Amino acid sequence: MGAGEAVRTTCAYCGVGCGILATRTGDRAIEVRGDPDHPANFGRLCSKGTHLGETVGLEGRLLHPMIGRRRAGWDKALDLVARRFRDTIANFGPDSVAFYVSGQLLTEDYYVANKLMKGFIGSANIDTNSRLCMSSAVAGHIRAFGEDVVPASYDDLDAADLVVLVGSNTAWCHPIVYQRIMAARAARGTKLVVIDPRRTETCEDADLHLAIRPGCDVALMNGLLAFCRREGALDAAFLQEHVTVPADFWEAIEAESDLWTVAKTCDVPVSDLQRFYALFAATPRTVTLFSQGINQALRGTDQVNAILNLHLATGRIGKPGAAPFSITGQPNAMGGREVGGLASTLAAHMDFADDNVARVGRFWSAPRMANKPGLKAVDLFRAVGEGKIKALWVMATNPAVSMPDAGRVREALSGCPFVVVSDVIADTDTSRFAHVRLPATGWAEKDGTVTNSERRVSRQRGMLPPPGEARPDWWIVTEVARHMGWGSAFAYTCAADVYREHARLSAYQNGGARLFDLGHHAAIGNAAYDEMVPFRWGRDPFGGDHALESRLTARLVTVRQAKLPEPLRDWPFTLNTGRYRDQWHTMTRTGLSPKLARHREEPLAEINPRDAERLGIANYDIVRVETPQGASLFRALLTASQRHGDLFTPIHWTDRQSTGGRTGLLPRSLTDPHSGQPGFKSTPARIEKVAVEWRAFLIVRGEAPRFPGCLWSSRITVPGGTLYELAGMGDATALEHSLPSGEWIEAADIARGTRRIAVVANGRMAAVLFITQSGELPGRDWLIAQLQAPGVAPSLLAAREPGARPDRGPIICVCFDVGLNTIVSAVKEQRLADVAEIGKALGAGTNCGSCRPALGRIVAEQASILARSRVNV
Ligand SMILES: Nc1nc2c(c(=O)[nH]1)N[C@H]1C(S)=C(S)[C@@H](COP(=O)(O)OP(=O)(O)OC[C@H]3O[C@@H](n4cnc5c(=O)[nH]c(N)nc54)[C@H](O)[C@@H]3O)O[C@H]1N2
Ligand SMILES: Nc1nc2c(c(=O)[nH]1)N[C@H]1C(S)=C(S)[C@@H](COP(=O)(O)OP(=O)(O)OC[C@H]3O[C@@H](n4cnc5c(=O)[nH]c(N)nc54)[C@H](O)[C@@H]3O)O[C@H]1N2
Ligand code: SF4
Ligand SMILES: [Mo]
Repeated sequence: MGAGEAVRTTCAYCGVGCGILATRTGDRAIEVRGDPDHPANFGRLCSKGTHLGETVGLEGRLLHPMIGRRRAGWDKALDLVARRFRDTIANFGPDSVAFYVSGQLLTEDYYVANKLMKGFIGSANIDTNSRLCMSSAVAGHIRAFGEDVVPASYDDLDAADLVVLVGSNTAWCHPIVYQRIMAARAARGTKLVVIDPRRTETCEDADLHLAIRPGCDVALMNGLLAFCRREGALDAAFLQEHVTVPADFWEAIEAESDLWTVAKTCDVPVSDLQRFYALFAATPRTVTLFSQGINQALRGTDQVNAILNLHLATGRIGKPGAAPFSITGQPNAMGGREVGGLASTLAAHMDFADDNVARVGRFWSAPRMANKPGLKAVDLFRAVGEGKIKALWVMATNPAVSMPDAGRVREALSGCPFVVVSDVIADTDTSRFAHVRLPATGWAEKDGTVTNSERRVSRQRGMLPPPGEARPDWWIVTEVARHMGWGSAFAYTCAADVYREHARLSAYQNGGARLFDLGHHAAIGNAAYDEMVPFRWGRDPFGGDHALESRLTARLVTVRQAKLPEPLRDWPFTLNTGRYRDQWHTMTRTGLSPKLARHREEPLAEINPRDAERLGIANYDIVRVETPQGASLFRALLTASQRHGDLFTPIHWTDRQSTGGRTGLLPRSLTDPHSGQPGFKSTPARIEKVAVEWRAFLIVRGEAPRFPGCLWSSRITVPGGTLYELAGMGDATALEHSLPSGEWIEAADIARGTRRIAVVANGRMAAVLFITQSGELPGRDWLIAQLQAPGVAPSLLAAREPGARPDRGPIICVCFDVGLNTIVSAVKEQRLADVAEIGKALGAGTNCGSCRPALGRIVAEQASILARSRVNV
């Protein structure tokens, strides 16, 4: 692909599945903009998508197959992998090996991995990180619809009069969906209700936020259904025609369903509850969109069915603007479900029923079909730990960080006789345990398809040549299969070969039994595959917008609110975990972007100020969050957006960036009984302040070596170098060993225990180290900019230009680099009344729009300060 031509592709990150126009601008450089013709985003991109170009360099990439620490040729590496898997299977049987794969693989990659394990190795021990993500939704759909079908599209959001967001921080995690909801609000006054124990930025523009007690969603939804029944808002005709109702269903719904009981269970005001219920009952065009607050729970599947029940019984499904909408997290979580890449499914929306096993076996000409479900992620790693799984292949996921009780997972990995990791990055917390590392091509280099949240299949297209010896994941799996002796069944030469077979299997002896059917692509040519335009399955083949939904037959599932456990004496808090706006999971890629790093620079433990005060914790203190599984350090953030007794920590930080922030060590490995999905959102925990004697930061060109003995060190990439935030006990002078060589400029303030050192080399700033015991540290921005300044500013140790404008504060808008202080003073001085006016004045919020909820909050805060000061006058 030559420079200058824009390539149509799909964003590498979330399940919104935005279309991108990418133009190659250099050897390893691409420019990214939204594809105006893609029906998921119509040209918009969020901050992560906008900055994808910053992640396509070669920094940190795995470029060659590695056996241990040594580089090896592909043949040798493939031989070794094939031999070890073959020997293990020969000695201990097919169930002694496993694959752990990912919703970040392309459908073609996923298909061949699933085929190799389930049809040729003869085990179903292939599970995926989607188990941690979507499996409760999958189980809920199967219970209600008999098949894993998401009966919703983004068009429904445009057409809804009410959108209910349950357990979803949409503004941060699915920003373009959020912007679509905002656009619908502006265009047609769509009402917005958010149900989340935390007051997230998603709540900023909502009509109502219900900060329910965690784990009470069934009570809330059952109460709503009872209310609808009382108000005559059920759809009797729809129920009659399409839905089976179990005998005990209404009895369970009516139990403890009066407003007061529900309000008490959920710990929300009765008046708010009543408002929500009345709004829902009066609004036929309602979409309930849900995500991890629902799925990642010990009763996740029941919570999903409580939502599906509500929409089925009130007929809010299969019509424009009315749907229950399970939104997916990863870019190809849906594609993985379609190929059947979960241990509990077989292939192409078939389960392990005998006739399905026989059918798929025929289609694959499989020598050894798996005939029962395999181990689900948590059980799979437990089996690794118990020595039952003796060879494991991990692809495109980082379980040493992202599994619950990750300390145990690390122990399991370190004891496993043979671990293979395929990744784009050389050094991850998981790949440290690998005997063999295989270099995969990354987002800008690979070809295939992905399916987004609304069942829309889009092409991902490569535009950069594979670096080093990196190869597509489907190729790697295919080669291992060939080396294991199954060459003819894995004779693919390109991604299109795999896609055609996948499409054929979906249609094979289907006859309308399975809604998932790509039969129209069974013979798609290579050229047509290359030119494929995004399409939704289940729609285009039948014609009409809701053709698939109208074919649904469904059943209601009796679900009851589980009794919540009393808080434990030693573990009085409930730990909730989740995401930040500008980071993606374990940061292997977003961590490379200086712009994205600025939104949240350190891993924070968010806590209600009253709880913090009781424990003597102040803002920005270092705290230890501990659970029976493990402990990790965080920076405290006091915020009224947390309920009393709840904590929140982010999932992103790993050994590579920080000594703390290791959220993965904390959750229990308890799972939902139907789906096997872990309950990541509610772990009994405690929190305490950790004393530190000094705090410091280091800004350095390139990177610094590690900081031994330092209690807290957390790093982010900045333009031209790295920023480290540091804290510790005892003597801080050891930090000076981390400074590069050069000439020192130094200042000290004995009273505050403050030292400031700048290192100058070759006429430029090479590093600055600021240490303090009791004083304040200055803003980092100006100093960071000095890394790229042509000369040395005389005022380095003052940390600002002489007479310069004040510190602009934490970055709110990463696209235009606009800080909080700049925005606040512009709002005050120029009397900016809304987000649009801020955009006109400062540019902030006018590109990707991810910061618009934050801007809205700033305007509202300033307005209320102004109003209060008027009252006081
Ligand atoms: N920026 C960014 N975006 C992402 C990702 C990322 O890493 N970074 N990852 C992607 C992936 S894979 C996923 S799965 C999605 C996840 O997207 P989301 O599900 O939106 O994200 P989370 O932050 O995990 O959790 C959502 C919310 O659930 C709430 N919650 C916790 N307990 C309960 C409860 O009992 N009831 C209710 N109603 N709510 C509760 C939490 O407070 C939290 O705000 O995001 C995708 N998008
Ligand atoms: N406590 C807690 N834990 C959680 C969650 C939570 O909310 N709370 N959420 C869970 C959820 S929903 C998810 S989805 C998981 C995500 O957790 P992970 O899947 O572990 O996170 P990632 O960092 O996305 O890992 C993807 C890996 O694949 C690599 N990679 C990227 N592209 C490719 C490719 O094309 N090929 C190959 N071979 N490798 C590639 C990346 O470098 C990276 O190492 O975390 C789960 N863990
Ligand atoms: S919303 Fe953002 S991260 Fe998600 S697909 Fe679109 S641009 Fe990518
Ligand atoms: Mo996810």
